[in-house]
Amino acid sequence: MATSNMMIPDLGGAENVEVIEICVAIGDVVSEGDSIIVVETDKASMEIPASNAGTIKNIVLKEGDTCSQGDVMVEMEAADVLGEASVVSGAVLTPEVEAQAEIKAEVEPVDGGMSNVVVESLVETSERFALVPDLGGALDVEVIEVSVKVGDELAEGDSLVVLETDKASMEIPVAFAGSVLEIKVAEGDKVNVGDAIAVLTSKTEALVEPSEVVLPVAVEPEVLVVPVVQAKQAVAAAPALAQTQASVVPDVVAVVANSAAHAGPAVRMLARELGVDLAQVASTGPRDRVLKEDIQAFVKQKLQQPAAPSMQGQGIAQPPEIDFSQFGAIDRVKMSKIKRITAQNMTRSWLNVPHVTQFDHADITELEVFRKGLKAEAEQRGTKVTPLPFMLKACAMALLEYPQFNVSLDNDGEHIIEKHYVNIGVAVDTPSGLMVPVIRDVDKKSIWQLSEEVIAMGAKAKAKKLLPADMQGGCFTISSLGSIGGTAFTPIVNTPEVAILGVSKAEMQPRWNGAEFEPRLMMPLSLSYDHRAVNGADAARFTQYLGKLLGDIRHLVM
Ligand code: CAO
Repeated sequence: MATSNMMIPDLGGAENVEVIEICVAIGDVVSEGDSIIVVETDKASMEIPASNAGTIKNIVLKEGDTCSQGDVMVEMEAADVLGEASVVSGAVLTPEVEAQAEIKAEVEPVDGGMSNVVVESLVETSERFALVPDLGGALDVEVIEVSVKVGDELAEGDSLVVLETDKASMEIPVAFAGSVLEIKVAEGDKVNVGDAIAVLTSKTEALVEPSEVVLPVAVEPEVLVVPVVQAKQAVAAAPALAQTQASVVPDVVAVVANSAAHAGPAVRMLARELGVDLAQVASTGPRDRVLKEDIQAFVKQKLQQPAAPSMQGQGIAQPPEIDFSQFGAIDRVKMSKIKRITAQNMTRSWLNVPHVTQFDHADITELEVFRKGLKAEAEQRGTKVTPLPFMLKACAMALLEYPQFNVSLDNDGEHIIEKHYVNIGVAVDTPSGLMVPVIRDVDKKSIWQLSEEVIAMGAKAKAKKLLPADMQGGCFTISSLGSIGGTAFTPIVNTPEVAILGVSKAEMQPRWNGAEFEPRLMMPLSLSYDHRAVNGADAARFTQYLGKLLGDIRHLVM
């Protein structure tokens, strides 16, 4: 069997990148796609996968080396399945790789030859993989619904599958139009970013956008598959990658958003699996690189610490099992994952957080007059303004005025994390369960912007289209039952936040103005808070302040 060189693929223009990890040893049998080495630029770490299967005969690079496109990584003895190999430019290429190389040679380079590949004159149809997009860091996400079948004609944006994380269900749309050739997942499968969902045949467009992923696949002679290496964009966008739905890099298997910590993908994956924040781990690797051993030591140290106060309160006996069918007909229905996780979160918060709820009222008589006066303009803008955006704005100002509400308690029981941003979650009631999308930088947004975002987030939640990133990073939560009714309730703090505002239905009430009773529109406020972080006097001040802001909304612009 022939021995061949396996070379560094196109790195999106990055050159002289450092080899930070060798993932194989001599004698290893690797499959196509297995990681061979990991390189790291100043922006991202990338696993370089094997372009074909075979046995490693020699490892040319070593950790600490720098390399560029075309450099030899390893020498391989190709596996039988590859068939007849041919040598092109010193590298052994499978037939499909040859096809790709041919196209690459003929395509018109843009932006230094890397950014986009113009293939209009060469390609009419191609087989393309629809991949799992970035899931905001969620791993092993369950496929709860496959929305397509083989033969379906899909338009760009059509839903392929529905995934369910512990936070949300989300429909995964296809990024390009095409007809479904093969479905790669089934209900109940666990998927991760970059996994193939389906293979589609699609008309190749003249310009392949960065988010459109075309993977090398085994090609029939008449089917051309164009490998589009967008690593350059991915590398440049790496910090934003975790937030981006469709950024997937084909040739480079994993691009890991670079945090302040230096670590290779395998280490980052271990950290994610263990829920370890790399920024907190003391690094012992060369040039401050975090090693697996560092994470292990960190976890060991955490386990040896005495249980923090926030983890106490467990061990309460379960209620007894009861056979309810002895009392009448019953159905035993499986809860949705969201409902199950909500139940766990509620229990954890209820057991760990010493809750107190402060009740108050805000006089929104004038606010309502003003809000109703906005109706015509809101219609013109194609939106609707409810009291909620005013509540959001008022809460943002109150969080700035009383920063002790904008904190989280560190699990070590000794520190408080003060937050210098104001993101507020809004509880949304959906058929699949309660979801809390987060509106970011509420303090910096206008009432119009907040109205639009609440409506958009509410609709996204109800359509199961929220991504994990949409529900992360909240500082405080508003749970509004104002459109439904009730006079007050005791919301459960959405940990790790330390306070949540419940809003009930505003109603006309007689209020004594010093001389007589007058009808005022009073909105009930129920502020639940974590009494470890916030004291009762501050909670009373907080709701009073909300009352002041909402009672005369001119204060909102002060
Ligand atoms: N008092 C009186 N009326 C209120 C009100 C209040 N506090 N809050 C809203 N309303 C009115 C609105 O003004 C609107 O009436 P108009 O059309 O006449 O103006 C009507 O109620 C419907 O409002 P809405 O529900 O469409 O919009 P919203 O901005 O108030 O709420 C959202 C949006 C997404 C929060 C809401 O749809 C929702 O899901 N609420 C349920 C939240 C929930 O379940 N919380 C409990 C969590 S704990 O289990």
